[in-house]
Amino acid sequence: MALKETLKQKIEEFRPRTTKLVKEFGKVKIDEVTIDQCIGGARDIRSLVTDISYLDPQEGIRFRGKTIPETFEALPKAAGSDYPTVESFWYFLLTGEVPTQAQVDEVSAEWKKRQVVPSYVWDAIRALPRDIHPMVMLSVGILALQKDSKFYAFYGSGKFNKMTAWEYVYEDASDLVARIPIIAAFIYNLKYRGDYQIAPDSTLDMGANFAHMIGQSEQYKDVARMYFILHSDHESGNVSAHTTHLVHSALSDPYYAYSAGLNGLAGPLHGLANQEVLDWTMKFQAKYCADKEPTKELIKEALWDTLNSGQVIPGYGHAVLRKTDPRYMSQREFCLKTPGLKDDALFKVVSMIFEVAPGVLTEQGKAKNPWPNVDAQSGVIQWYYGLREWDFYTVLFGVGRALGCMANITWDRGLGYAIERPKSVTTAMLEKWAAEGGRK
Ligand code: HAX
Repeated sequence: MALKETLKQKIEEFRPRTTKLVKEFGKVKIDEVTIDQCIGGARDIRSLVTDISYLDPQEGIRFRGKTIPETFEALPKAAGSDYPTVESFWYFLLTGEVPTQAQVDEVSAEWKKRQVVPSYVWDAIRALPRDIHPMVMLSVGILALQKDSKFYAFYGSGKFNKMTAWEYVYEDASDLVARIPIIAAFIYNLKYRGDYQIAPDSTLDMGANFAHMIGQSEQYKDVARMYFILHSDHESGNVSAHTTHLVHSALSDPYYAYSAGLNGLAGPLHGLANQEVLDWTMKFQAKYCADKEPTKELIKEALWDTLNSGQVIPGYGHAVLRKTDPRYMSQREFCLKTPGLKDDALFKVVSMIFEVAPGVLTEQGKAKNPWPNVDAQSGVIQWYYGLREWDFYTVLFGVGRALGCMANITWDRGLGYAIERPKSVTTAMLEKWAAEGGRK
């Protein structure tokens, strides 16, 4: 069955579960909220629902119930590769089912039809200063696509229907995930390769085509596939996923929603951390290792200097995770099994930081999680393959994250989730409830 038909069946089968929960068990308590959670970024408050991925603090992410190794193992692989295609992963994220090769081929064929980007998007990006951050270019590019929104047109058609609205979100979501790697490649070529653009190759899967379009090597095709899958989804509370969900909850279409999500991803405490890690490592080498080899002692000194100057150690810590991020480990394993990369000087420094930073953060005693997250490892791979413009790394993250955000809002609409509107209180109210030992 084609993806949209399978999805239709899944959503219709699922709806009664959500309806029953609200109708029969709506007042069942699942959490309580404390003052530090109110002031401290709503940490740990269980108030979002998604079935697409779940983040266990100890185990890390599961996509549709599968760990990262299980996901890579289960999905159909790209021709001649050990890695699955992004297309197969998209099918899996949306439906929870491992697709057959024929189903993957259908998604690939559909994406090829959808990937044509209107010329005004190129004009909008070209109108920006060339030295602007590439995340601005990506966000503007996605927002410019809004003119094409099928969901927006459906809403304004006078025939809007809550039961079928998801189908229009699905159309936009599919267009967006098919087009975002094309836009990212355009930005890369515009910014760093003197506007030397390469046309898409319709024989290639998404990851391979992205590698082709940015003039990368054969080996980079697997890097792109792995990278986009690993960065796709991390349940719903992170800034990019939550922003996308929040904006779409006002029935803003997927382009408005994901452009906003990308703006959140561009924050240094979130997706920009991958660029910060490279920046930190390069500055470390320039300052501490100008005339000597990096050592653990030098790294320790540099980490303390960073902490003492009031900055965070990029790539370390996490709001939910309490162990090394399996996305970090997956990329580390890629490095270790790739000849050349495992002996790469930068990889060795990043590995040394991995040995030293958790101890330093533990000794400092502030971070609840001293272990590395996804961003601590991703830049070194890109760097090795010659993608050295590290301000572009968050754009790569944004291409991958589109998969999770788009799958999630398709289901949000399918299940008719409400406009998001938490309640705020004043500081005086908090002080009163604090004095009274709780809100009566
Ligand atoms: N370096 C220094 N201090 C850190 C730290 C780090 N890597 N991680 C946490 N802390 C500090 C916090 O700044 C906070 O300090 P204050 O009490 O002075 O405010 C304290 O430890 C407690 O923070 P926490 O509860 O452990 O962590 P949060 O949930 O508040 O924040 C962050 C989680 C990821 C934002 C945080 O660990 C951080 O800033 N890490 C570095 C940036 C980074 O790598 N971000 C990417 C995270 C993964 C991701 O989203 N990728 O996109």
